[in-house]
Amino acid sequence: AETIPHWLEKRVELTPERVAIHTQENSITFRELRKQSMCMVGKLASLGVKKGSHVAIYANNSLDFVRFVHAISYIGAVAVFLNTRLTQKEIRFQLEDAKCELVIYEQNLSPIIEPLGQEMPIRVHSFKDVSKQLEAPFKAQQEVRLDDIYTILYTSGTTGNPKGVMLTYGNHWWSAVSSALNLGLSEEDQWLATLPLFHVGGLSLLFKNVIYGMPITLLTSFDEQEIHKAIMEKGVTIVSVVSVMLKRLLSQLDAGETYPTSFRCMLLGGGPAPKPLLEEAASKHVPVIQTYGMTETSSQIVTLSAQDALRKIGSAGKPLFPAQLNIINDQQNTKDQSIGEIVVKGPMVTSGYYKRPETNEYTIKDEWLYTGDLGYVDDEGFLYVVDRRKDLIISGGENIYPAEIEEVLAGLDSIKEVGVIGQEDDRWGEVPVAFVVFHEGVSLSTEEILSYCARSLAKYKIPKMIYFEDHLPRNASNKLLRRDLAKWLKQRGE
Ligand code: S0N
Ligand code: AMP
Ligand code: MG
Ligand code: MG
Ligand code: MG
Repeated sequence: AETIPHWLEKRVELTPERVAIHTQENSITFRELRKQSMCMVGKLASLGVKKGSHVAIYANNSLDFVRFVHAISYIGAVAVFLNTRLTQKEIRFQLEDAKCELVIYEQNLSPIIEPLGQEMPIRVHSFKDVSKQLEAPFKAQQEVRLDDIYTILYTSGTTGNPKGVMLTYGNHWWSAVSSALNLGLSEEDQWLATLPLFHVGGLSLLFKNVIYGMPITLLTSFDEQEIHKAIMEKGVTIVSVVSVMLKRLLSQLDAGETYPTSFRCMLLGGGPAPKPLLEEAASKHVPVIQTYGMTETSSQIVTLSAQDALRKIGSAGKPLFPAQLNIINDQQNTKDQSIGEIVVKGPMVTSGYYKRPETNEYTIKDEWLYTGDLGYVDDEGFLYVVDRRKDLIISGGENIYPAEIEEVLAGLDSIKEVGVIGQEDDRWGEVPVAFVVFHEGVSLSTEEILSYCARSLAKYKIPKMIYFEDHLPRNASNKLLRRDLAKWLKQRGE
């Protein structure tokens, strides 16, 4: 297998004194980042982490998170990323599914994770515990093999449980390189990382950081005022955002105020970009570059270029240099602007889901990934995404599959039938709502249903509204017709 020098080693060889990361408190150079990551290597090694170990991280954005990501690569272990908005139940599933030996967590999150350390055959250590360890001697990897699995990130499926997307060093390497071939790279670039690092859009910035030798500004959470200030005063040139973030950032611009000319773009991804939002950005002279990508493609795979951003407003652009795109319609390749399933291929695409051979067989064929998203390509080769993966709801950049919520609600004895769909929402773009039918003679209040949901579902997945019905729309083979539920919502005027 092909190997390349470990990218943080290489970066320190090239530009050791350049600033790697600005945080709210201080700034560190690449040399310091390497030193601190190596220190974490010794401490993780003393906790028994070795090549091939599956180690989960449960934390919000922080320098510790970054050091962990690099330490894992020096050890040759596999990092598993947990969304900090999930419930204990959801986390337990992912830890078991990914066969994690160890969880490293942020102190504030101990109430959720500590009990799991008691109940499961898994060790849990806070960053503070880790820092107290003596460093064990460990021979850090000086090279990475492009085919080795480096990270596992969970993504929900249309049915059943979330699946772990395996990504290799090669996937992340090509993702970073492909992005630069599209967006270009300037000596002045400084990318702001406010997306959570536990999703691929945020995580990918850590590799761009080291591979490009470009400083990043790392924020612990999303704060539109602080980001506005960083753009206006601190030389940030690129920010990756989801639509909700863009909307909140645009609201920070006073009438007539514009970003400095050095600001290059908002890279907008993670879900559909509403046309009115894109137009508002254009009217405020905020450069937005739309991108299409997903966990399975290590972030961007199709991106609009800066020069086409206004002319092709609404398009997700063209496949990045090493990537290919096809639209499959009735088993045929179409290039005639008709809508079909988006399929993509390229060195940033996952080799598969962890322990899911059957799913892998039908989602990846001849190296082409069947995304389940629908779109078309115009006569100039620009992609337009027109519909989501089957029934996927995206709330503020977080994915929600109706089946997951329906399964939880069906667990209530009083509930006979349930259907969940997305409802448009001013704040989050879309939120889940549920339609329920009770068994004869029994019922529950909305509050009872919601407090039951809270035990199993992350907050953003809890239905924002429960509609009580006496039947649900089904087809001849008794399959729930979610499309008809959407019509019911329209009729209600919601
Ligand atoms: C939008 C965010 C920042 C909102 O979080 P905020 O405002 O910090 O909320 P909190 O203070 O934590 O909580 C306040 C209340 O709001 C609820 N809440 C929070 N988030 C949501 C949500 N998403 N939906 C619904 N409710 C939410 C809390 O529960 C709390 O409620 P109460 O008050 O009742 O307790 C935050 O949600 C966020 O960070 N979203 C983005 C997540 C993300 O990263 N999505 C992208 C995932 N996809 C990918 O990574 C692949 C695509 C990709 O790579 C990419 C994506 C974007 C840009 C570029 C790329 C690329 O290709 O490079
Ligand atoms: P995730 O698995 O969390 O990375 O979510 C990726 C999904 O977000 C994709 O499969 C699409 O359904 C959706 N998505 C990402 N980018 C876009 C885009 N530019 N337009 C519309 N939907 C998008
Ligand atoms: Mg997904
Ligand atoms: Mg907040
Ligand atoms: Mg998502």
